[in-house]
Amino acid sequence: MTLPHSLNQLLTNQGEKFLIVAPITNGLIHQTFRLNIDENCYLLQSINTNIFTDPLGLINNHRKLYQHFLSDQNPFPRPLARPLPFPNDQWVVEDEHQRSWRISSFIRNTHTRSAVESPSQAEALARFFASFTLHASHLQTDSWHIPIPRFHDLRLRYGQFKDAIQTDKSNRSNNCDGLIRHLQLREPYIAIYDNMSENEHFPLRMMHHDAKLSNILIDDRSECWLCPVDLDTVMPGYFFSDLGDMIRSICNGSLREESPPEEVFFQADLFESLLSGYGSAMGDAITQQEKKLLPLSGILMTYMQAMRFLSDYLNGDVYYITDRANQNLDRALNQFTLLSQMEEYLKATGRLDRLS
Ligand code: GN1
Ligand code: MG
Repeated sequence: MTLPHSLNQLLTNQGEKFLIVAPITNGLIHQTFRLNIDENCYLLQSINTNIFTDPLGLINNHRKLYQHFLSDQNPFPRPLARPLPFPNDQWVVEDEHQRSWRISSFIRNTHTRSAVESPSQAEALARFFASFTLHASHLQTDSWHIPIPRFHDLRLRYGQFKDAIQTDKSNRSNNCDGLIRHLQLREPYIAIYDNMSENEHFPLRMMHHDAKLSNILIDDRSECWLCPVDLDTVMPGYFFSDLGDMIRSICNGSLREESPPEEVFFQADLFESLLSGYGSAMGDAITQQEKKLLPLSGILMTYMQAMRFLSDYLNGDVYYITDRANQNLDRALNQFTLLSQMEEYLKATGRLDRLS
């Protein structure tokens, strides 16, 4: 892998340096690389500026988070990855193809995982992201850059889904009319979000907004969970986002987000552990009203994600990175299958009466 010429020059212009670049391929948004310059190791990222339109705002958020989690009260075993300036003292560098790059420290001897091994690990995961929110809630957020406005706004996502169906830019709606109908039938879920956004008992607080096990660095030797990564979407949000994403990602027994529906199975024991872990870790920091709705977090997030994938399919795969045809459709179908199984389980346990 070679870097764009201008970036390569910038990184090596202080004499002969030995540069190795290796892609890291697990995200759907940015392009990420591990960079070795002599014996030092960094994380280099080309920011997707179609989605994150203000790279510097993003990095300023990251710098504030880094500082905040250096304190004695840091709930994690180690500090966050440190954002770094390039050798020319710039935090963002634009290459000759107008792509924006940033760099941070690379935390060595770590790996990530995407599946938990037991209910007690699921509970630990819930506690991990709850402690992120509890600690981040002490941050000054007046000047916080909102990286993606209304990111987990279900009303907005539903509107975008309806637009995508109506426009049908790539003439694909015929391939998925059943799935479209199933998702439209679930419109009553939007009312839950609407009620929340107009109600003082549902305060905004700092959420990670991509809370999954694969966004935690794990120490190679001790297997200890060290710190969260992928901090781009940290911003104020509602209670359901992080628990919902954990449920969506952990309770899905299929290996990948695009695995076929027959491989999806909802893992109820993990669901219960996430729910009780999150509820107890957040303790009095969440309101009674929020507590009551905690069990619906997974439904809201999985529904949202199914619509986001299907909208992108209908729009011609313009948002998520894809490497084959129908990948977004398969992702949407996988999420919808998980959603229906979750609904069955919640109905059977008396926590979801009807579709609202
Ligand atoms: C995107 O690329 P990744 O995995 O960090 C997306 C999340 C979705 C996820 C689905 C900024 O995150 O919201 O849950 O894909 N991030 C953005 O796999 O849209
Ligand atoms: Mg992410």
